[in-house]
Amino acid sequence: TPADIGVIGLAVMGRNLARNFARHGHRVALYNRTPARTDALVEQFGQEGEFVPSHTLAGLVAALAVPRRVVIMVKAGEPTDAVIDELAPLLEPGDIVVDGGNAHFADTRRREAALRARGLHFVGTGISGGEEGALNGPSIMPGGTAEAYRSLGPLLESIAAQVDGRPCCTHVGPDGAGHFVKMVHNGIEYADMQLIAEAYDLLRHAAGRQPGEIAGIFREWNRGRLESYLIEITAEVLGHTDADTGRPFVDVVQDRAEQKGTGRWTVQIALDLGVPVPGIAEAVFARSLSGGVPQREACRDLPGPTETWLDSAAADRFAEDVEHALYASKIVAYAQGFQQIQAGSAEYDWQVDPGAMAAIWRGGCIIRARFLGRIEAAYQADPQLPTLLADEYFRKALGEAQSAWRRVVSTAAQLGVPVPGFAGALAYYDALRAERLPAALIQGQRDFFGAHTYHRTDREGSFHTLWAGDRSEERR
Ligand code: NBP
Repeated sequence: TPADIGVIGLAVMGRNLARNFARHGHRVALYNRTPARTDALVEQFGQEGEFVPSHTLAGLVAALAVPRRVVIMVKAGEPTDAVIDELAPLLEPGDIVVDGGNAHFADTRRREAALRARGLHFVGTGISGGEEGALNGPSIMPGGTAEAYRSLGPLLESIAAQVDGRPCCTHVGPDGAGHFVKMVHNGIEYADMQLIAEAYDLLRHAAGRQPGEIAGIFREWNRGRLESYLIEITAEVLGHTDADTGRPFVDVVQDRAEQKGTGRWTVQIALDLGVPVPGIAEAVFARSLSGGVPQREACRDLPGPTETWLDSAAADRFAEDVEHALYASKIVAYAQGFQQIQAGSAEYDWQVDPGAMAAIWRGGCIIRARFLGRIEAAYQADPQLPTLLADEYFRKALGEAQSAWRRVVSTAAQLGVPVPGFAGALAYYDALRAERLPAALIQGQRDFFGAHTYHRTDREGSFHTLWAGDRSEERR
């Protein structure tokens, strides 16, 4: 019998995806550049399902049912192109090539166009959930033609995480849409992690709580509206004790956050699209700042506030305030990410349904959370929603949180605890609700030094004031 699907690249991710397909009753053809990996998979996990190993790409192609469905799961970048170049000539029109790696959506657009010209379908697919998700049910974000999805979708949906009986996989849109949405998912993940880290920092350095106690607070929060994978693992990490030293694990880890680049991509693309995603940008910059060792060394003895702790009664109330501030800031960060998805969709004419993205992120992926059901509902109620902040539920949550949120941000400033995420989110909230922004003044400055012109509130057209002359106004 021919195989239902092929997997190329059998490192951790590919191996686990292949096993996931097999465990769901699909016959899986296998190929890896280094044959030992292929053999090891069959040897160790062969009993989990039906595998058809091959030591050549041609062998893998020959093993597949037509139209062929092949998932490439190799290192993103040049290796992906190398595999496509070798694979494409072996395929026939109508065959479907899936790239499940962390590709940049612009690369996916390029590859899709090249394969489309050869009559092949190219499905750039975001896959989130890491190693564990790949094996037990990831969140899957496939981009490509509707025709390809008709053939491929049922296989992907069968191996995806399931929430309330619905698979965490849906057709995102054409060409680069899937990888774009995966990129924004990662950007949101950065922002969410930064906000959680700030909440910890406040509980530790303003409220004076110890890591073990803070783990308890996060566990408590995880029973409420903040329930999410990231909050859950935060409690685990904070509750962990280093075996060597007996100290809290979080105190023996170097405080320099690293990154692989998908958060940075999100911000770079947001800049290109002109979408404000300060929450994601702050999170990326906060990681870079933490790694700025010479700058941090040089600034260690700069003066700070004289007051450094809350008294114990205030500290108890403060923990509740931090929960509000975290929830509100999280709404803002997700609102920014979803606006970026809408902007990308409009720019590339992808017709992405933002509510459906929230739905497929409810399980399998790193940002999975109860909260995403609210986002899905918001877009169901109004598919044209300009921002999540305007949704009835979120508007109410922000309204209820705002006094606590302001107390947290001002306390942080007074006690010298850096909260770029919380403070930036509050500024974003206040900017969007402002009746008038000082952007009017900036327009005046631009017109003054560069004759860039401005629009008036009371008349149509572009205007310029003769700043160096008699300051009369001309229409431009
Ligand atoms: P790696 O990213 O470590 O890549 C290793 C695989 O790429 C091996 O199978 C290797 O073959 C193959 N490969 C390379 Br490198 N160069 C090749 C070439 N020129 N031709 C053919 N094969 C080549 O594997 P991974 O960690 O399993 O990740 C796979 C993809 O999934 C990546 O794009 C990664 O970014 C993404 N990923 C996603 C998540 C997530 O949570 N979504 C997590 C981790 C990774 P060899 O065995 O012969 O060296």
